[in-house]
Amino acid sequence: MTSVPETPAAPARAFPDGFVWGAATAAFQIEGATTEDGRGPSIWDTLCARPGAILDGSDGSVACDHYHRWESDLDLLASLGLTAYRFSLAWPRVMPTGRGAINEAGLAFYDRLVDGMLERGITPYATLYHWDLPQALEDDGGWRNRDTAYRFADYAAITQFRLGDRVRHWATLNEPWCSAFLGHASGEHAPGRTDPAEAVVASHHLLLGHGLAAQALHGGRRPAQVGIVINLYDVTPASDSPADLDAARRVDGLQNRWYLDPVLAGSYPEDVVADVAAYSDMSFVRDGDLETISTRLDWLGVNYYSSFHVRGLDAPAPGQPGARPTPWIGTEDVEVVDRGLKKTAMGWDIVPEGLRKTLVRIARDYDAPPILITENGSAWEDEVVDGEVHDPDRIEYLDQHLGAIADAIADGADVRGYFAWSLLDNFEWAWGYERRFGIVRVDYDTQERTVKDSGRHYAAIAAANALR
Ligand code: IFM
Repeated sequence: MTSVPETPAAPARAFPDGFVWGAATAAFQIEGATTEDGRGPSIWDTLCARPGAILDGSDGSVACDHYHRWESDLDLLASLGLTAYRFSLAWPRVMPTGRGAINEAGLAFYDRLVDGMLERGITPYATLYHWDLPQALEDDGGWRNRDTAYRFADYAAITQFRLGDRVRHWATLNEPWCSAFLGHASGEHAPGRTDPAEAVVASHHLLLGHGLAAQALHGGRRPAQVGIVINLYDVTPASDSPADLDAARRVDGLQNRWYLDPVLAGSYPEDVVADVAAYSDMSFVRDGDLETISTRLDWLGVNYYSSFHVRGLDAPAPGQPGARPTPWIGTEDVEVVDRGLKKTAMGWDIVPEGLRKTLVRIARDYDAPPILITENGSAWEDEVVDGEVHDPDRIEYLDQHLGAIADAIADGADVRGYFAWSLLDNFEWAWGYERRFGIVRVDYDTQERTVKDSGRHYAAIAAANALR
């Protein structure tokens, strides 16, 4: 009998030594306890109370009850062998009205959380703003008000003063595009406003807040590694026609370059300034703002989920963005083309190659600091079968995107770490609890946690520092 040669195992794709393997969450999405121990209301508490704003009518009052279960959640993280945890602090827990008095009980929670990480050999990566603005600041104009940027820097300085002896890695903002454009143009996110002009102002003040906070963190008495987290997409034209090319330029401009250029190069892209001129003359940009916004960073956080393939239309198509408020202001004549690619439960195209291209583009077009992939992951309609969650789609997504990162590193991108989104199923903003991104399942009735197959798969990759 002739023996059949075994198919050689695919070679392991090793990541660089010291590559950081972690998982990410955000305060409002997991903590719950929104009225406990002196926490003030946030704009997301307010939006959740607005009828119709959240798909399942839910809110963040309990979420994953992490405020009370943080120790077992950290045990879970440690049991997966992950050595880095990206979490966010709720500004209204630390400063209930966003300014002035500090809420000691709120800070004490983060004190315990950070100590708990260090006891378990987990490095904290703290994000200062993951969308939960204190409602009191919103009542004074929120991010439309320049003063909020200064209040944010105060909050950053205070937080670092208290935790900076143990927390070295700080992110100022998470995905300022969402806060500005989903929050003020399409209205899907808090504060749920729909005025494109406001979105442009808010966007600038968010970036100013980032720059001021970065300066405050660098100026603190403890050394700080400071970054910002930006959500990026690869944007491709449906054809080489001038209309499609221009549609791609405009969407890429608002989505990507509107953030990368000021933060990394100290200027807004001129073509996008021209695009938004119908809404804003940018007269709120003051001398020195862009120097502040481009304050030196130690790392850049990239969140990547999907990509956009776009076509330019002669006129807004019925049912297309022009029929409802769009976050890409001024792109009512742009259609996102369905390429027939596999989609996640969010309806987002799966495009790992877009991540490789995005990372290589940063290396090519910008003088960028080292990159951390601060979020990447996928939602699926998970089922529990005999107490287990078999989630091959999430595993496939993970493998494909880690492969894209390995390719990007080979192509010269300086990527130093990866944080899976998310450690836990959680409150997915306007989708409520209807979408699950976790590598660990949360039963919202019992708060029981179950590591999914993807969690074990990810743990094995992290342990090997390699992808098979
Ligand atoms: O859940 C969000 C997270 O809060 C920010 N980035 C995208 C994730 C998935 O939508």
